[in-house]
Amino acid sequence: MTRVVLSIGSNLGDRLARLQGAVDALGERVVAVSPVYQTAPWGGVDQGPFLNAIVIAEDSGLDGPGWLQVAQQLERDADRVRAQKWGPRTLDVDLVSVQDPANPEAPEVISRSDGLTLPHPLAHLRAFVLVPWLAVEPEATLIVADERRSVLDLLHEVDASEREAVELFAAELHGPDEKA
Ligand code: PH2
Ligand code: MG
Ligand code: MG
Repeated sequence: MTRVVLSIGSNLGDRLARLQGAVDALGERVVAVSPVYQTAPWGGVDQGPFLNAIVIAEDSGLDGPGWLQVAQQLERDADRVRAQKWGPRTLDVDLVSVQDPANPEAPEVISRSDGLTLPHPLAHLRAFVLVPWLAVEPEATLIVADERRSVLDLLHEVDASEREAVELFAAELHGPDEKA
């Protein structure tokens, strides 16, 4: 059984519907869905605001690369075109962290392979990841530079202006047990 923390985002088209589509496709694997936040674009590309959320999911059959395949399939299903780095997109699904709680030797999946870096190397710098994550998991921790840190502390280290660019959005995503 592995547990993944996914950051989902969209800034093209019907943004909320794109996020809901990803949650729906994850189905019964979803264990928690954060509130939705509207967030200023991060990364220096001039583009429209994103909607972002965090989804926590579990699957007994998936490892890190398996979750990456799931994430990439969700992006393909949203007609995602790989264009500009950090540019606009219909759906972005990023693996923030994968945990394997039943494995005492390696409860946190660490990956430094070409296509997959775990934990996500930039998550600790992104208020649009940290804020929604804390909203669903106030005690969350993340390994940064080989050290396990509380996500709350990491958020305090982000510029106040970046935290303020993450605003609660007036619509919610529905998890698997609460169909609209
Ligand atoms: N994703 C990006 C680039 N910039 N900015 C925000 N606020 N939210 C995102 O999800 C995002 C971004 C490319 O993955
Ligand atoms: Mg991303
Ligand atoms: Mg991505």
